[in-house]
Amino acid sequence: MKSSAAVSENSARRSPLPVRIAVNGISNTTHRKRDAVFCGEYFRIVGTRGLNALGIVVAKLPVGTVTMHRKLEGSLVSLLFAGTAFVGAWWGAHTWLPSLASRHGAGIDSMLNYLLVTVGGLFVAGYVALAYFIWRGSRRDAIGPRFASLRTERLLSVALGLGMAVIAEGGVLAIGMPVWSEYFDAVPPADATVIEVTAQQFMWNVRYPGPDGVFGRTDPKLVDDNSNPLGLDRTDPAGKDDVVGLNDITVPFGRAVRVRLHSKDVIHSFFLPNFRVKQDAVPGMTPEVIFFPTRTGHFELACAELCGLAHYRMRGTFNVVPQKEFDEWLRKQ
Ligand SMILES: [Cu+2]
Repeated sequence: MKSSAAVSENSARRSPLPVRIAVNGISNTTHRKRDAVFCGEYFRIVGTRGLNALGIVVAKLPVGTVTMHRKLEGSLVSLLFAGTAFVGAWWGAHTWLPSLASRHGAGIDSMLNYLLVTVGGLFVAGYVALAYFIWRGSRRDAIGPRFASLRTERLLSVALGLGMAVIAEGGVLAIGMPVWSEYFDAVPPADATVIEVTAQQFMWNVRYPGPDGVFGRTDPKLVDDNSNPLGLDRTDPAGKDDVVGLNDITVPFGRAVRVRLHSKDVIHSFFLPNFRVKQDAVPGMTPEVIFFPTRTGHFELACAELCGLAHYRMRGTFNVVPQKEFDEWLRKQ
């Protein structure tokens, strides 16, 4: 005895009239109707006006274009996502990081690039999997059985979670720890250029110890915002040759830089994007940053902590110049 599906198929072969083949118990016409409604609704839900109009056009395509509906729908959505990804990647690659000017910064860049590639790859893989399951699920008319057993689902969840953690965090630790120790645990070289930077709303006070290499005494009681913003004690012999400036830091090329940070009021953040240096300046503390410039030039100094209404004004210049030029500059101060 022939099955009903076989009978239906045989009669379809004989018939010169429009073919009605049952797939999974649903006729071709039902598929078409459902797809047209789905396609139109989809664009109406997610779409802008343009996509909405497109959805209506797609939904109204003549009967007999079920495959076309599906292909068009898939292509348009894929195009939208792929276009966004490509434009984003192109734009990101061109504006990703400011040009590098410090030794330890190369390690930080490697870590960021590693994270971008691996986590970006995982992100794309996750969305490809999601798209596949949406595509597969959207072709069904009823909720089917599980794709995998509960045990497999649990195992997969744990394995994928652990895998992602190891790839992302493990890589960061492997690449980042040596950079961390180079940046934070570095023993300052004896010939490092020592500078004291005192942040305040809304400027950077810069002080050099002068030829004697010793910073003079300061006293909060002597602070006067106009005449003595750092509270320098003029009676201290060590302070007589101290050089003070504002928003402009100059250092000689070929030597490490050692910046001692202070803040007079709120938390500021000493930020040299080209040097991959960022350190909070906290009232009552004296954090230090040590780094080694790898090229000469004039670079941006910014405050990376929203410290008040005129926060944007805390923009300075960090100049790396040849030793000879630096000596001359210091003599003129
Ligand atoms: Cu600030």
